[in-house]
Amino acid sequence: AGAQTSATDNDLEGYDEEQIRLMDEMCIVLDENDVPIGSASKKVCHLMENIDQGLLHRAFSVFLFDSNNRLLLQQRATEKITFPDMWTNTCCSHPLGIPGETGVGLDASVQGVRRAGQRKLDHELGIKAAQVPLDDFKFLTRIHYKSPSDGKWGEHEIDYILFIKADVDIEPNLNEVQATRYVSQSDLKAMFEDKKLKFTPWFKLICNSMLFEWWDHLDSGLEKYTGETEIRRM
Ligand code: DMA
Ligand code: MN
Repeated sequence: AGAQTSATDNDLEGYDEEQIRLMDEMCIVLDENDVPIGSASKKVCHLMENIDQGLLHRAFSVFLFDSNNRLLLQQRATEKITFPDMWTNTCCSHPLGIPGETGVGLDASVQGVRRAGQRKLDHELGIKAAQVPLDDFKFLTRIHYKSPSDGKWGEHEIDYILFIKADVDIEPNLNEVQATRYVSQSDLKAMFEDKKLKFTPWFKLICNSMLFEWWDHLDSGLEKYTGETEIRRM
C-alpha cells in the first residue's frame, strides 16, 4: 500500500469521538493547478507525512459580514483535531468528493464550494441556508498554502475565499465552535495585539495580504477583486 493510504486507526487515539468520525469525510485531492485527481479521507489529507509527499486538497474559507460590515469570527472548539482553540474567519472546511460539491473548471468548482459553505455554516454555526443563499456567496480568489498544526497534523490546500453579506441567526455547534464574535476592522487589529489570542495560519495569511483591502470595498468596487483566475501561492 502507498504511504497516502497507510493512515492507521491509532493516529486518532485520544481525540473527540465526533471529530474522529468527521475524519472519514472524503476530500477532493488536487494537482497544483486545482484539477481534481482523486479523493482521500480528511484524515489522510491532514497527516503531515502525506502532505510532505505533496498531497494537496480543496478547501474553502467563508467570511460573513453583517449589514454593519462587521466580520463574524469563530474560536475553534478544543475538540478540533487541527488548530484547536484558535480564532479564525467565520467558517472553513472542505467541499466533499460528491456530485454537487466537486467541480472541474472554475465555475463548477466555485458552485461546489458555495454549496459546501452553505452546508458548513449550518453545521458549525446553525445558520440556515435560507439566510445564506448560494448566489450571495462572492468568490474572490484561491490561495495555495501549506501549514503544520502540530507535529502530526497540518494543512496543504487550495483554499477558495468566499465573502457573503448577511444578517444571520447563529446557534453554534459547541463541538466545532467555542465562541463567536463580530468585529470591525479596528476590533480585529486590537485582537491581533492581544498576545493571549491565537489565530489560524490561513486567517493570518489572508489578513496580512488582502483582507483589509477587500473589506474596504465590500459595498463598492468589490467586483474588481472577484473571480480571480490566478491561484495565489503563499
Ligand atoms: C479546513 O477547515 C479548511 C481550511 C481553509 C483550513 P477546518 O479544519 O475547520 O475543517 P472542518 O471544519 O471540516 O474540520
Ligand atoms: Mn484541510
